[in-house]
Amino acid sequence: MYRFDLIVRGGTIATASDVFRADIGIRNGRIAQIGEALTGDCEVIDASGKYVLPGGIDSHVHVSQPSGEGIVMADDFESGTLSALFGGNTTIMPFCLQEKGRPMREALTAYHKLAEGNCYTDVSFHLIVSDPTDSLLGQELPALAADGYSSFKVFMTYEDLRLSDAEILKTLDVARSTGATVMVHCENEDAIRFLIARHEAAGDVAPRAHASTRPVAVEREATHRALSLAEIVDVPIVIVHVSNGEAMEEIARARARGLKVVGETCPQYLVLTAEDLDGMDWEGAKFVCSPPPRDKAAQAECWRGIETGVFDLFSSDHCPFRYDDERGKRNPKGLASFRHIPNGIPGVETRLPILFSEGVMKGRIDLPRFVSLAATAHARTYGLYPEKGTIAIGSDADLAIWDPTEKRTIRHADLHDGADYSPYEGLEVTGWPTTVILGGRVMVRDNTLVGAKGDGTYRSARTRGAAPL
Ligand code: DUC
Ligand code: ZN
Ligand code: ZN
Repeated sequence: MYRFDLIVRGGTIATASDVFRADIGIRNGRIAQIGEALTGDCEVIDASGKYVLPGGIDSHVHVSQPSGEGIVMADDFESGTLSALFGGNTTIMPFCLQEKGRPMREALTAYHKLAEGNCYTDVSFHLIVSDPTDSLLGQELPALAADGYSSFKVFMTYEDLRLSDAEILKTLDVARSTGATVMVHCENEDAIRFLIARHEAAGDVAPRAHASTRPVAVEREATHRALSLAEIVDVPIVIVHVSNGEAMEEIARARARGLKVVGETCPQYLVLTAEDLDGMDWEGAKFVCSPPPRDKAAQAECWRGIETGVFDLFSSDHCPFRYDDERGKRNPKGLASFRHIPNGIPGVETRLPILFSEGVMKGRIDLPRFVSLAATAHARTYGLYPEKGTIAIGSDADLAIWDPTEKRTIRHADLHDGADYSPYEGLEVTGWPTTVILGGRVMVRDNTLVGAKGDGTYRSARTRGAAPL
């Protein structure tokens, strides 16, 4: 008889292409067999009536990222991965930020130290390029890409982070020659600064002005420019956190011209609007993120992009700051002007329940599409496939067992992140990942933590030869 360490029995399995009933036999952390009536002298999890899906991969998460003077991110690797785990994820991909004037390796060594022994999910890093010197572009990044650090994020906004077009072109060129992938935050910094000055001069400094100073045109123009730069270099590109239909049209047009583009959107663009930034007593700060949530029409456009394939990736862009905290959203400068409210909202635990409930349960997408948006496309895009992101013999036994009947009202009190609020407070969802398995180890059983800190490890990406999906 075949020996297993664990059997998941009787569930409905879904991958990005198929839905079928089968048992899964797990051995040495990997999927060893998929079949009918598997037996063994080992633990058996009864998954009847449940969906057995690949563990979620959230390829856009921020934890322990330096966030400016006096500001502290609410999650470190421990709380961030714990929260991710309870939201049905088995891998997250946070960002290692290069400090200006310093080598990337230095930041990477420090970031690895923060992660080591502290993770409840597996992790793999992206690199934020803030200072593209000749030595970074000529030596460090190619060496890092060869070592499996093969996704670079660049910003077109933020005074301290933005790269010029020339710098973006050079970074894209490194990606082209190494097979790495560039993720771009598309917003036009000069236009934002112009609008901020106008709003501040008029005394309009409340959180809602954050959305007014980052209108759709700011994102659309930068998206068009990033795509054009990638076209000129002739390299695939990832456009992250797309918030509206006009930016989506830019992606569709670039694809029609032959450019390989991976598009990403996030929960905030499906269920929040700019009106949420209007909250009384500075409560709007809880929703300050960039690009900002738009309006109901933009939500519908983003759903259309999810349904039709404009978007490949659905990520949380979890970037948590505490609200009632002088090192968070209500920092002294942030109370004087929206300009100093830290950008970002928590959401790593609620990403998949929102997509499942609003997408699958409401009939907008089917289960294979959910699996692709939740896990498979992330693994493919960032070099983790097929070890991760699917249910197949030989793949890591990273599984989320979903109870499609479980109804919950999202309350921050029930979540596991380090923030003190959820932007989705009060949202009712149907379906929740009640058991989560990482590398064959049961981490969450029937909503209860049974795994340990340190069970998650660092996973290196493969360099992808410049081919996204
Ligand atoms: N961009 C992100 O991707 N995350 C948070 C802040 C930002 O601007
Ligand atoms: Zn960004
Ligand atoms: Zn982000």
